[in-house]
This record gives sequence, C-alpha cells and structure tokens, in this order.
Amino acid sequence: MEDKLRSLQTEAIEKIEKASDLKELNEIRVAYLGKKGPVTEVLKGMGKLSAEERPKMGALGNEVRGAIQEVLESKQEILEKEAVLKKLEKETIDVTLPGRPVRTGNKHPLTKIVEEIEDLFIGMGYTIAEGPEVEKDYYNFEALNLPKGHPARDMQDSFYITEELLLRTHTSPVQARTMNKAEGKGPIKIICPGKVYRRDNDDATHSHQFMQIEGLVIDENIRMSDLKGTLQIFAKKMFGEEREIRLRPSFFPFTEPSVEMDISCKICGGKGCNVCKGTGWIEILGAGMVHPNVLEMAGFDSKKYTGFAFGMGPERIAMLKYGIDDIRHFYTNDVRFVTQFGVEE
Ligand code: FA5
Repeated sequence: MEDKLRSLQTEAIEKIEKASDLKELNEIRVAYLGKKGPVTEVLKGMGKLSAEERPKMGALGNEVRGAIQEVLESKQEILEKEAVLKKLEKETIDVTLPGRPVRTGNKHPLTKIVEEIEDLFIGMGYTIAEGPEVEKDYYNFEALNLPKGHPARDMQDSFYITEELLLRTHTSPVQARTMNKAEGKGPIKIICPGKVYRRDNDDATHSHQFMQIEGLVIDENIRMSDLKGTLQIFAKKMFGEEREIRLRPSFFPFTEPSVEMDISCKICGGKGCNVCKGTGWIEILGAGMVHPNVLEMAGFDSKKYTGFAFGMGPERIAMLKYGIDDIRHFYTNDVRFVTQFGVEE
C-alpha cells in the first residue's frame, strides 16, 4: 500500500508539472484528489490492515495528499500569472491609432428656425405663450370673429374630434386665450409657436401638419405702421437685406385691415419655379390689426386698446432661408436631409 501511495504521488506530481493550462490542472486535481480518485481508493483498503499498520497508512495517505496539493497550488499560481500575461499581450492597445469618431446629432432645421425666430422676437421684448393642440371650437373660430356657419371657416379645412373640439387649424386661438386671461388690461406682447393641423393636400409647400408662430401686440396707440416696421425688421434679420418682401392686402375675419407678406423666392431668384408656383414670391405670413370684435369678445375696450397680430409658417421660412424645395422633407425623417444643416453653436 505504501508503494502504491508513493507511486501515485510521483505520477500526480509529474503530471502537474507538465500541465500547460488551468483547465488541465483542474482535471488532474479532480482525478487524483477527488472522492473517486486513486488515493481515496487505496485508502479504502485500510480496513484490511492490522491495528498497528492502520494509523501509519492513514498518516502516509495524508502526507501524499498534502504533497500533491502543495505542488498543485504552486503550479496554479504559475499558470494564473501566465494566463494574465497572455491576456495582456493579446489586448495591447495601440495608442497611436486614430480614434473612431463619435457621430453627434444636430438640431432639426425646423427646430433651429423656430428657435431663431423666438430669439429674434424675445430680443424685441416679446414673451412666449403656449396653448393646446386639441382646441375648443370657441377659441379656434368663434372668439376670432368666426361664428358657426361663417363662410370664412372654409379657409382652414379642419380635423374635428367632436362638434366642439378640433385639432387647432392655426395658432391664433392662443391670442384669444391670452387676451381672455389679461381681463381687458394691456399691454400684451407675445409670440406663440406650435403645431397646427389642416385637411390640406400635401404638396411642395403644403403639409396637413405644420408649424405656425403667432404674434400678438395689444396696447394703447398700436398702429398699422408698428406692424409693418416689426415685419420689416423680422424679414431683414431673417433673410438679409438683399431679399425683397411685399405686403398684399388680404382678408382674415379676426384682423381689419389684413395683409399677407411674401418673400422673393430663393430657389429661382424670383424667376418662377414649382416652389413659388411660377410667381417668384412665397407667402410666409398673414397679419393685420386685431378686429375690434375680437378685442371686445376678449373683454378689451376697443376704443382704448388697439393691436396687431401675425401668424407665420416656419417651414416656409426655413425653405426660403436654406433653399429647401419641398416641405415634405421636414417630416419624412431622412437623416441625409437633417444632417445637411450641421451643428451650430
Ligand atoms: C392663418 O393661419 C392666420 N391665423 C394667420 C394670422 C394670424 C393672420 C394673425 C392674421 C393675424 P394662413 O392660413 O394664411 O393664416 O396661414 C398662415 C401661414 O401658415 C401661411 O402664410 C403659411 O406660411 C403657413 N401655412 C398655411 N397653410 C400651410 C400648410 N398647409 N402647410 C404649411 N404651411 C402652411
């Protein structure tokens, strides 16, 4: 039995020393020291020994196990160090390689235009007001001098939700709401950016969902010349001195007199193209002096207060500024379109 145990010790140690990785070492550990391993097997035969021999063999068994264990542990330490070194060698980082660029996003051109317009008006002392996209018929039409059945309601084809609720067709209901809140006391100087919805057929300059930015100024002695001056400042800052603007007489039930403002088309330089429908001009906003009926309905004394209002389409403004030939580009989420406008500080 003694010989058997000694030869197992030699055999195990030889194998341990030859082991080339941790997996192999573990297999040796299980094979020699496990419950079903040869050392345990030999020791099971101790029952047949004399009482004198038994403790001697027991001690020898432990000594053999201890010796194997000790060699196993030191080999394990060596193999672990080797494994770490191999891994480090494999994972060496070449710090001289050029870095991989991280793609950053940029603002949607429409967001940029809206922010630019907001900044421009904030610089002129305006504050920003907001209102709901699902609007009451009252604020969208009635409070704006458009009672039920008024033919001018057809100017803005609507998406109704119930008889009294609709997706707002313009941002003008925010003027009505703001005036109501002011309880007849001026001054008011606001712009209201937001989404609006119309049952328009989509084409190069029309979308069924688009943005508008409304402006409203109410105070004593506000005149048409104030409106004209404001729009001229806006157009020059937005498009540059060289672009031409024109004001045309128009009609809105909530303003009197009413105008529309056109800008010369950047795409064709005024010669006529599909964007300006051959006219050389693109309409970007409607405006006018707030109708006395609208002032009175909102609780303002129309003899004391006057005001002007305007409503512009930022998509059309972005089209003119950046030379975009189709409004649908804003809403089709083609990243090639959006990334053309770069990141600006
Ligand atoms: C209005 O919506 C009025 N509420 C504007 C207004 C406000 C007038 C205050 C007077 C006083 P209009 O329907 O013309 O007006 O629309 C205003 C602007 O929105 C247009 O000049 C145009 O730039 C833009 N717009 C209108 N319909 C569409 C559409 N389907 N797609 C994209 N832009 C549009």
